[in-house]
Amino acid sequence: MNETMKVDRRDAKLAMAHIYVAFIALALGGLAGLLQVLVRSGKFTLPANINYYTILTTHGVLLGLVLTTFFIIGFQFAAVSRTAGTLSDKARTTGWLGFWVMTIGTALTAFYILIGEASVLYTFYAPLQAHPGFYIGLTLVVVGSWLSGFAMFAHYAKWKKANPGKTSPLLTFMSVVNMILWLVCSLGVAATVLIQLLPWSLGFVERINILVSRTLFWYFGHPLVYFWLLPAYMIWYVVIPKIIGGKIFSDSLARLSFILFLIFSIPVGFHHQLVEPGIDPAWKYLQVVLTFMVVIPSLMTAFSMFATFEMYGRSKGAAGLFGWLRKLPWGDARFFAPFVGMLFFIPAGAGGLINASHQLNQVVHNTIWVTGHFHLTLATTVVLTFFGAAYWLIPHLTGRVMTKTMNRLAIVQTVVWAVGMLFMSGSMHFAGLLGAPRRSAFSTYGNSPQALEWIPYQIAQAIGGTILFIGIILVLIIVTNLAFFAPKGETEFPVGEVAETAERTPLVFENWKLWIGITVALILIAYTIPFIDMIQNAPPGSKGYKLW
Ligand code: HAS
Ligand code: CU
Repeated sequence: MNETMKVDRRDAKLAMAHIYVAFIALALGGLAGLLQVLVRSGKFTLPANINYYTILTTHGVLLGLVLTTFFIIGFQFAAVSRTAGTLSDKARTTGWLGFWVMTIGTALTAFYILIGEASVLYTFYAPLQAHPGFYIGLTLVVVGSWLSGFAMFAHYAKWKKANPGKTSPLLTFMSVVNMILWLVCSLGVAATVLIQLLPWSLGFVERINILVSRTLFWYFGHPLVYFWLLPAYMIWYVVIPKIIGGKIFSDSLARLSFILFLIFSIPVGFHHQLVEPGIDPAWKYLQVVLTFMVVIPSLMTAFSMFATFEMYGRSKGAAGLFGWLRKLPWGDARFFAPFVGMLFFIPAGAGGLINASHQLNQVVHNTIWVTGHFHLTLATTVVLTFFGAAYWLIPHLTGRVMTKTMNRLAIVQTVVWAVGMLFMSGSMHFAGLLGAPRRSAFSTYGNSPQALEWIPYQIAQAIGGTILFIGIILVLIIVTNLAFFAPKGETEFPVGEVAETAERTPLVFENWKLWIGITVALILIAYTIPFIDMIQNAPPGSKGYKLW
């Protein structure tokens, strides 16, 4: 299969550059998170006139957008280099260019947030208006990520040319799907930023069509969450089987689930706009149906993971319904952290189904329940999986090995994270059901009895958030050790083998014209008429506001 076992040294440098930025974002964004939960407990005020919404924007942008995008692109560069061979000089140079464009964009965005000129939160909803530098910085982050995507596509094309008629390596295939998904969806955010938000914040136009800008944002914003999730699924499908000593349940099933994500994850943005006026309920209904379709590949993933675990356990002589559980390598942080992520995804996914149900959405929308939802999905499932991957990826890339002590610390880190998140996200869910708003600093709303009900939960959030901050310090200690101080040596980049050797993976999975064609068709069906409505029946538009 033309697989190299080790990531080339030059490719490793490119991947590590991304990973450094990701963990610096974790450190700063995590600190902002701590300050937020403390403010919302009502027992703490920010010093030196720092604004709560500045901190909230820093937190969301650094963790939701910077940590994720940099880690994912770094991981995927390593993954394609490991499974489809060393990058060509041209692809690597494009990757570096992408890295620098993204890094400069991040620095620019962070600068305008920190000087208080862009406290518009990570969703930067109009009519909140940021300094143009904020939008320019974000544009650079997106354009940089496109360059890296092109480098990965070129690398895949080169492999296909050298191996005609063969199925591409699974991790490379998955990385390509994720970058196509990203490219197609980020066109939406690029459109609203370049055509609407930037000219408006520069003062070229006075008013903005809010509904169009939010719709373009969620056309991007929902697939964005799968752009975060798919690399975690890559690790679950391909890496975890190897770590536990088992096999990948099915190559075809894994590829099919990724293709389903590509097709169904974009035409569903309205499930974030269910309470938004100005969109015909029939179109909301259609997009909710498609939202439930995109749940299927996650259910396939759950099935596939159970199958991998059970097959492995039974091969080791496990008996009974759940006997295989005892055979799993609980002491190995590379397994344990992602596994805890999987466990959390069961209630997290259920919460997603609640959000997507129109009537239930009326109860939870704009409450802190939604914040609880994405701290389970993104900040637990995805992030714990990324931490688990960092424990072998960083030493693999830096030519070191993880010591037993660090492995033990990583297990402790995972437990700390799980406990902190149970407190924080759990109380967010409960407070949300009692009506506590999201995107809001501490307030008792004139001591209204309803608001007073929220306070105990907000104190529990602060306790959970403080425990999580300890978790961040622990993971930073481990990552710094693995990058700079761990003993020199060789660490494996684990890539699993497929169990069903007899069956050939159908080549149709790589019929890109077909899949991209269906993706575009579904997008046009779900969005064309609503967009025409929004533009034809548009109100005069809104001026910009700086409410912070
Ligand atoms: Fe969501 C809002 C619906 C998944 C992230 N979501 C958000 C926001 C974020 C986010 C960031 O319909 C807030 C945006 C904002 O700022 O306004 N979400 C869903 C649905 C899913 C879903 C239907 N979300 C995610 C994922 C995210 C994420 C993944 C990040 C990574 N979400 C919504 C909706 C809203 C929303 C509405 C808008 C709410 C509002 O009103 O504003 C589904 O994809 C979930 C499917 C998942 C499952 C779980 C499968 C379980 C697996 C684990 C198996 C476990 C094993 C271990 C194998 C059905 C795969 C077992 C071992 C044992 C021993 C037991
Ligand atoms: Cu969504």
